Amino acid sequence: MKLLKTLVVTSLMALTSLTNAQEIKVKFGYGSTEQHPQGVAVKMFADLVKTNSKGQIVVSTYSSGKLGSDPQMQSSLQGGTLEMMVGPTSNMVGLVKELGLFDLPFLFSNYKEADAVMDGVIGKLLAEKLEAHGLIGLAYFDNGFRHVTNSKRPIKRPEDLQGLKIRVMQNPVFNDTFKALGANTVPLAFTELYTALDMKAVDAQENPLGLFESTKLYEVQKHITMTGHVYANFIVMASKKWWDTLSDVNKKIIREAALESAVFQRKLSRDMAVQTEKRLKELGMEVTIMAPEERNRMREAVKQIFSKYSQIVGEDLVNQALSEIRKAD
Ligand code: KDG
Repeated sequence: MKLLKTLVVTSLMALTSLTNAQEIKVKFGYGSTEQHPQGVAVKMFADLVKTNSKGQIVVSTYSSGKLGSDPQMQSSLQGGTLEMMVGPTSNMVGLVKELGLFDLPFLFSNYKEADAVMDGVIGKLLAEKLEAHGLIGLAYFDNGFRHVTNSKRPIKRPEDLQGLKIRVMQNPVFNDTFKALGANTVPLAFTELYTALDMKAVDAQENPLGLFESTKLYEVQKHITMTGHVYANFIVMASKKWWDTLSDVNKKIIREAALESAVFQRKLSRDMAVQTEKRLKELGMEVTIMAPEERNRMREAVKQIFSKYSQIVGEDLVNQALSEIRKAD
């Protein structure tokens, strides 16, 4: 009897340790809040992966830059100390200069055009380029068209940007774009943005409506102009060091869940942007409409930046994107 009991306990212990050994724990970091479409979709991704792996892959999610700023998380992925993240492609141009394609001012006029490039051969090619840098690009999420906000004055014409201290992403295209418009640029991580605006270290910033609302930037900004000067996306990535340890079956589960959550995320993000736009006045913002001819002047003023960075990104790639864009219209 005693022997039987010992045998049962030993086998149970062996079974438990086998189950634990098989469980794959994944830490997944991102910069926005849990309520932002990025956060909602990361949660969906975690649930999908859990269900489809029958509980073997357990994804713990960390919002609001808890695991570091976007560039810091990116380094952690490369080093293999963090398994997954989603963040702006704009932060990756130091690694893959071609990703700067998405940052070219006024390249995209609508979501259809952006989707055509992200979901076509170009999007695939650019995501694959990350692999040489220890990153696996899995899917593109939507951040949205970026608009300028500030605490000083209504921006009705490009000249109104002159002298404004504007926070830009740590990305040379953004820096040069706003310098060309006469603003004083301050490159800063997104995690430092709210405080910088609150402390009046900077007057202005530019971001899509989703981040603007979820990060409560309306508390520290008064004016918004719907400039839509650039389309911004996010890319879901895995650490290659970690990815290479996964079975093909698990890689497939993760890749498919990322793609499925991206479809859901893009729709949610775009629907929510429409809702936020309707709520801007309620949030205390003064909304300024920039006349189409003024927006065209803004576009003209940054044409040289478009040309300069087209050369860096690669003229052929830009022309290929322009042809995809024309087909999408
Ligand atoms: O990923 C969420 C934020 O970290 C991010 O989108 C930042 O767009 C961003 C910015 O302006 O830095």
